Amino acid sequence: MSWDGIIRAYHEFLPVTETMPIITLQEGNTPLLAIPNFVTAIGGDLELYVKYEGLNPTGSFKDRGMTMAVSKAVEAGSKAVMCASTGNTSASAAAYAARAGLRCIVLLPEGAIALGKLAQALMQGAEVIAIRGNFDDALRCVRALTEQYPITLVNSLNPYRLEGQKTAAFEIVDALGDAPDYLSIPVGNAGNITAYWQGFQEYQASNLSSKLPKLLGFQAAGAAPIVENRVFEHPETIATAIRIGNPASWQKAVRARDESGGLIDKVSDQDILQAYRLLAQTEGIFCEPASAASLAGISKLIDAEYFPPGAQVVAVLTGHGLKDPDQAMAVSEAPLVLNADLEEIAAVVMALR
Ligand code: AN7
Repeated sequence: MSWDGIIRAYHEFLPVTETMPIITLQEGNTPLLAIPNFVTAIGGDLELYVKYEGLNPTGSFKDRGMTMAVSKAVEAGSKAVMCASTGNTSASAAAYAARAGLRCIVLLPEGAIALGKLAQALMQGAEVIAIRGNFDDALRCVRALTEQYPITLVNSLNPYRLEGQKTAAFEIVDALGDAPDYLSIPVGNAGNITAYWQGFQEYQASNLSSKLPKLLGFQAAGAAPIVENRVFEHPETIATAIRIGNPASWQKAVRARDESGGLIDKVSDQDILQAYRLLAQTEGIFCEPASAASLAGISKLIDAEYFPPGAQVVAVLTGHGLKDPDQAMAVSEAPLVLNADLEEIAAVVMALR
């Protein structure tokens, strides 16, 4: 069957109109992969899958929301879109705006964006402005500017973003035949956990699933406003995607957590990096650090004997590992440098194992 993006695939669940152009890069339809080696390595008794959202066109889940938001912006006659971003939103907005022929202006926290994401925004023709401040400062500016000028806001405060992102929940149910017992997901600005909850609820209301998952959200310990119920003025974490101190969808995420009977907890940078490396080394799946928060959280809950034996769990891998090559290099050993000499290479290779 041919795939032409989430809007065409799930149009009956989306606010699609006759007049709306469909701006798509064929996002969605991402793999749901079982990761038994990882489960063995962390010592759990789970049926664990990852939803590999890094395989979207710009390498993150943001594309699901951006196809809807940019299609709606064009329908409304907008000529420009704008967002604040920890990186992935800007990469996605730039791509879809380029395809639609719109201006794209992005405000990024200076010096806190992973290299791959900045490269994408620049290459795809966004007007990139680095702000002396963090993501929360940038979002405050973008909210005010898009109220004052005829520019469409494409952060997840734009409701079409969440509409598009909820389709990931549909795909999980389509793949498993029902909702999983648990869904684990990193939380930054808290839009995605809100979107998943919306998606699971809508599918159940349409009798396409029999149950709802418990939502397990994970923030980085240095940027854990929802967990600690306080704004973080100076959020800090190596997982720059979720370096957010005052999430826009805070209350919606709390509601999703409570309605589902799940939890939102925090994980240390060290535990995030451990899960990040372990996943790549045991399964050959390379995600960005923020995405590994979902797996670090599962590991923490296994240690706390939270899960019933054999529970079915899906962890969302929100972004691709290639987004942040600097972090990958930082946790890896530099390659050996040898002469092109058979004896020298053989001596080293045979000594390794
Ligand atoms: C890989 O790009 O906020 O809780 O500006 O890039 O919906 O914010 C990114 C967020 C998780 C958190 N994983 O999702 C942005 C931005 C990755 C991300 C999140 C982000 P939300």
